[in-house]
Amino acid sequence: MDDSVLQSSRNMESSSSTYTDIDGDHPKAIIHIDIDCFYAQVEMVRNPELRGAPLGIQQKNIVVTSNYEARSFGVKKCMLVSDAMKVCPNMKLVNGEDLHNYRTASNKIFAVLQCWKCPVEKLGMDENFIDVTNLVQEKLKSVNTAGLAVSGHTYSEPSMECPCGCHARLRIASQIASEMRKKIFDDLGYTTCAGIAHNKLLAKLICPLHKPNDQTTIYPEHGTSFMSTLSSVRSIPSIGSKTTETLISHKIITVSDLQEAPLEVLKKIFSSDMAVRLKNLGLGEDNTPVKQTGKPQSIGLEDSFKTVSVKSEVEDKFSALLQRLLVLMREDGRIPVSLRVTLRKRDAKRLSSHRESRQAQISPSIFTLNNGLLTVTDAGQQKLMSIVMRLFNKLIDLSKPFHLTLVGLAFTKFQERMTGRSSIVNYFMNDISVQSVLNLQNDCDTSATSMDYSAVSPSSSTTTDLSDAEVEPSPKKPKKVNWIAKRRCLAKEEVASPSKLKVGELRLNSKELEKVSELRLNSRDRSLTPRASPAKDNLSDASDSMKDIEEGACEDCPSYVDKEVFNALPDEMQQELKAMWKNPAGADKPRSSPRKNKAKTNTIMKYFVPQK
Ligand code: TTP
Ligand code: MG
Repeated sequence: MDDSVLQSSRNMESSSSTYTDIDGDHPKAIIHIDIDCFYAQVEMVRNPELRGAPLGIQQKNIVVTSNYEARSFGVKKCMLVSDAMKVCPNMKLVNGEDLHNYRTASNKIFAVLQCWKCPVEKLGMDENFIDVTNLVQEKLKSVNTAGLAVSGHTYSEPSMECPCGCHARLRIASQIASEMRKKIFDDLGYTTCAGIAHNKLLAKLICPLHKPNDQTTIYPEHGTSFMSTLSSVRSIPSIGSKTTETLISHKIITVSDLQEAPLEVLKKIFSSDMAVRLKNLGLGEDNTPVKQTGKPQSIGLEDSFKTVSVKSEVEDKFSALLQRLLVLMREDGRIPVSLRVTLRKRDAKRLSSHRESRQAQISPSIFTLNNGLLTVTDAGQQKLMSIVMRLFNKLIDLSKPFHLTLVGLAFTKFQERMTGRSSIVNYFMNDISVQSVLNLQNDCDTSATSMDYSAVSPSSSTTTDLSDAEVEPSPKKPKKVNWIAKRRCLAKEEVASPSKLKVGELRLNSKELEKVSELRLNSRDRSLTPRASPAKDNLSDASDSMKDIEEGACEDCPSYVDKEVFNALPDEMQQELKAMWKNPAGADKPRSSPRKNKAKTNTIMKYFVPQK
């Protein structure tokens, strides 16, 4: 870091753009994309009639953003509605307090950006960083950079090529940025701005230079001079209000002031690391990586209040939170397997508050797939509420008065659900029991067992709550995994021809699909969720959702048949199997003599084989 400070300081000392200005290595190519007037565009995409006239997005009494038509009248972000209406009386207002559509749009934009297979880091709802360094390197192999121009604007034209080759790389990156912006527009209808630079700091800060619907590239040697145009140190993204205050108190107000402040002076004010970081930022230097954004480790909501001390009130609060949480869950798309309840208790004697949490495993069978969307029936919601209140009862001694100032609900662990609704494979992916049927063509590889586990292992939870022992009864131990692993081996060795079982042959009608999706959820519950702690085995209160799975169990099934799998099969397959089991010849030897059986050779029957 010190090196880059020295490097940048050296750059500053040169007054003209000479060869020495641009020595150094600038290997990265970073794109920053910001959606134009984001909330307003979301509303205009949803309702095209809003286009072409001034539009403001209202939250409470504030216009949080407006379209560019309104801006041309002088409407600014975060203006009071009354003031905005004075400067633009014809502006239409749309209430933007429900963030659902904005979140959905944000996720869609993020998904589009993932298409380039580069790290994408989401910053807020409408900004993303994309590290295209590797992609640029790939393109360099096939692109003739000699005549390649920058796409969009350039902050300042370079007087010569940087020896490290970054100019050519950034030109390629600018072309990629153009493609990305075009795809966002073509697929989703949003215009965007982009900044292209060799680091995140410059990419972000240069991005709004040409707004809206345009892009700007800045070369490394212009970073320092560009930074000096920023009037306040607060304009630098990682400098917050406290640091700004401290800097101002030392007469460091503009970014130029920061650039000129000797590092030794900064080190007297801040820690050594912080001083170096500030100095570098002021000079336009930033080596922070683009971190791929993943799904959050938990999805939660909290409601705080002055006091709640009646159980029925707590129940109402939780019920309202649950409704909102289920909306977030649906947007997220993952199937929760753990639910955490948090309370903040007020201790009147000590005049203090503290938080307590407990969490419980929940059965994925509570959730159902409806047109590809995760939903919970009324009965499922009741189950969730009963889990919530059971956890609440464990946290609160109801024989004594209590005083709560906050309640919280969160889903803390998830199973990953594959996307792509149209594919039948989607219904089978992540489901070891069904996936095994699909994988019969594959090599007999028991390593698939561990792979399948990792696909569903709980995402690392941030909870430090040690009350995990208070959980719903654990799903069954994953014995089916062995069953499946064996099945794969058996299938390879003994099923007549692997080609007999193609994905196409598993195409089911919609009713059957429903069943299969149930199977997918149920069997995950049973066979895929690893046991988190031995304590869970000792729990005796059977969960409702476990009972669901047992309901309708096949009474006539031979002992080697997994009843969950059987029950989730379409009726006709169940009938076919039952008929076969009634015929001892067929029942005893489904594998050895499948052709003797009247049923078709490619039916599901052959996979109901005794466990060895
Ligand atoms: P911005 O990117 O700051 O603004 P914008 O996208 O509306 O406009 P621009 O064309 O200048 O990029 O913020 C993104 C969204 O965040 C914005 O549409 C509304 C919301 N927002 C708030 O809710 N509160 C705020 O204070 C600001 C600034 C924005
Ligand atoms: Mg924006």
